[in-house]
Amino acid sequence: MRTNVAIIGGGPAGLLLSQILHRAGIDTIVLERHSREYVEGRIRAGVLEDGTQTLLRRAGIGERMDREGLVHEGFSITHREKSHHIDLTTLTGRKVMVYGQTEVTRDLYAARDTMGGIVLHGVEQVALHDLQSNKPHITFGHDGAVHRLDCDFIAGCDGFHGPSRESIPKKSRREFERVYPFGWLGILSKTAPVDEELVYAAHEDGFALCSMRNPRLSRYYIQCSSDEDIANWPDDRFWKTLRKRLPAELAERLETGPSIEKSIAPLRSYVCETMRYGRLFLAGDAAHIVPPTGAKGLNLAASDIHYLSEALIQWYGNADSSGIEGYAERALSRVWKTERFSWWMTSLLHNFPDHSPFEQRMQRAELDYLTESRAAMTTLAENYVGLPY
Ligand code: RFL
Ligand code: PHB
Repeated sequence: MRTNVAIIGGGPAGLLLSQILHRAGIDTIVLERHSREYVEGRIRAGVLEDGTQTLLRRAGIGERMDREGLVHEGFSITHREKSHHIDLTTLTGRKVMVYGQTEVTRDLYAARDTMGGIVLHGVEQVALHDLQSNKPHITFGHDGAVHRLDCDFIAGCDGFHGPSRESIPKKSRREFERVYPFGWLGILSKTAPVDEELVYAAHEDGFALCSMRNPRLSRYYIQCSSDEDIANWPDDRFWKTLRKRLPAELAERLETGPSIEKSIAPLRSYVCETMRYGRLFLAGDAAHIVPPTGAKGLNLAASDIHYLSEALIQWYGNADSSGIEGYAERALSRVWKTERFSWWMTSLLHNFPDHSPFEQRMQRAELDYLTESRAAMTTLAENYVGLPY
């Protein structure tokens, strides 16, 4: 097999790259380990920055998002029985969209189908070869046979546990990591969201987040310990814990019901420098992880794809290699700023079991300052709606 750009991973990063390149006349083949049903069913992100929305529209997949997505002009932070509104639109002139990653992924697969894009599911033992040459290739197992895919470039969009990053020799990459001493336990339920907007709740027992997918589908998270066993969390216990972390006025309004999905995610900040090794480019979770507090993971995957697709279109269109050579630096500059924001928002809102009384007071003072200062709220808002590309 041969293609222009071989893409490893059929998550949002890989599919979006394939879609944008295909529209520019550049051939791709996507190799995905899991089945399409599995990838489409994974419940993950929910908030799209306006830059991500624009990118999806330009890639020709914005139509259902614009019809069904919920435009949000603000969100609340609650803290010691008080609720503080962060008015994104007044502070920044911009808005975010609540539209699930599952929906983005479905729209991308539908668009790939319409355009006849090639996505191979159920691939195994993906291995990358000759990355420093002009003719890299990939070997993989599919349908009981071993295949070889020759290409000009490889895009490693295979998430945090994929083989792409590991194919960069250890001496050519540097890794930066913080693992937080807690995780998020999340549920999805067919209940009305407790509020019209998202609520980020800082509470001495731990953080909680009230989010949604549509007017009859709610998504809630609570901070839990990192080694929590999901079997210990029947729905009743989840709802009771969530209610306790919300101000009384909100807790009273909380509609509860059976969970239709329940999962635990560990919280981690991680960056791999570099994001390019010869003809291999890393994008999305393959190169970096943010804790979900700032709602940035999917958005960062989208901005990487913006830079990478521009670079490849430049190369194929004008034989101009400057975009390719500058990709890692451009992408990483935005990645680090977004890492900072996600780390800061996580530090602001969670209960850190190892914090001293002094650090607890610093956290409280920062929350008080944030909710009293328009300058501080503007800083939060401009990061939340997304830094410019
Ligand atoms: P993905 O989605 O992990 O896709 C990678 C794909 O690569 C495949 N793969 C392989 N394929 C072939 N061979 C192999 N050996 C392979 N190994 C792996 C995988 O099967 C998969 O299909 O990475 P991508 O595309 O970079 O997208 C990143 C986003 O999925 C991720 O950053 C977000 O979901 C993070 N995230 C959030 N991001 C936001 O922007 N806003 C949010 O509100 C938000 N909330 C969240 C989140 C992530 C969460 N979890 C579960 C980690 C909430 C949660 C709870
Ligand atoms: C979600 O709806 O899944 C969600 C929303 C906001 C976040 C994280 C996750 O910060």
